[in-house]
Amino acid sequence: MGTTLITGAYGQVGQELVPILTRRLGREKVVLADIASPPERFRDYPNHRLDVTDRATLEKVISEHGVDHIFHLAAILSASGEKNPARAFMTNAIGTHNILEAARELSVKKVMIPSTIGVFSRETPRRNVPVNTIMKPRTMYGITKVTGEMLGNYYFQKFGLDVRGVRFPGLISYSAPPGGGTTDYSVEMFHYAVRKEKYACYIDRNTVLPMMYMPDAMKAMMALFDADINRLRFHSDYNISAFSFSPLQLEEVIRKRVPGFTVTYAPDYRQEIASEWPETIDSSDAARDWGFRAEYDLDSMVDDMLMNLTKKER
Ligand code: AKB
Repeated sequence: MGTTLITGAYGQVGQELVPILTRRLGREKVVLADIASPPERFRDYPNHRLDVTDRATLEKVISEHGVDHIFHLAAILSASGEKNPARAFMTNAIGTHNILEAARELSVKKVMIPSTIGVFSRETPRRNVPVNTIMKPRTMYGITKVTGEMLGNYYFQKFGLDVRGVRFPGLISYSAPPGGGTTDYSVEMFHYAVRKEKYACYIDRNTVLPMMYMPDAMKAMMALFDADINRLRFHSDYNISAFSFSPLQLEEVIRKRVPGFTVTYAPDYRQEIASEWPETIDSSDAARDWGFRAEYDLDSMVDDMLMNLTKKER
């Protein structure tokens, strides 16, 4: 695996991916790019302030470092996207097109572009959604992520560019906070629980969504990266999921470990987004083609989150 560029490197997923790639490659071969400035622990990496809508700077960064692979993580998530749809379109759709064009022109070997359950909509079956299904998203996030998937598949078919991606469910992690997503409530709930505070949830207590613990998400992304291309029947749009729960189910599992923890419910505009998404998705194609398997279930994820967040709070 050669020099690798991560866009959106300081986001929730990026901050988890940097150490994984560093262990494989050494830090001089992990090039970080983000619109924000680097957190202290990433200052020694080759790093660039980069807005992915700026194709000239993007190409300069790729050429300067002789980038072989790109993990394109820069994106505006669902809730933020509804606050500023024009910005979401530019970052997610134009930014992704810029990445693919730059990769094609500069002979990048492989591009990873995560997608999301945000591509689905109320027309999609509610349960056990297959990879190929009805997608008519109504959020700018969903619209641009479907676009990203289709562009990825197009660049593979038309230009032979190796583009791969998983549809992430809501991701739960303790090291970096999520930002601007609809599923962020699931992470926030833990922070309130360890501080022994009451949490006000903006999603209805009974809305079930597919979720995954970050270590499984990282393992999945790297397994797809490493997979033999000849075994891939899909490219930019593999479903993966570990478990599904509603806010109330999560509250109850946390309360078993944090007695007295309480949550109030006052759904806001994000409920409309969540209501479009299915309850469960079918990951069997990912399991068959590249061995996807999630290790954490709801209980083991909650135990690990509480243990690590409690340590951090001390
Ligand atoms: C969001 O809520 O926008 C993201 C996602 C499911 O893609 N976490």
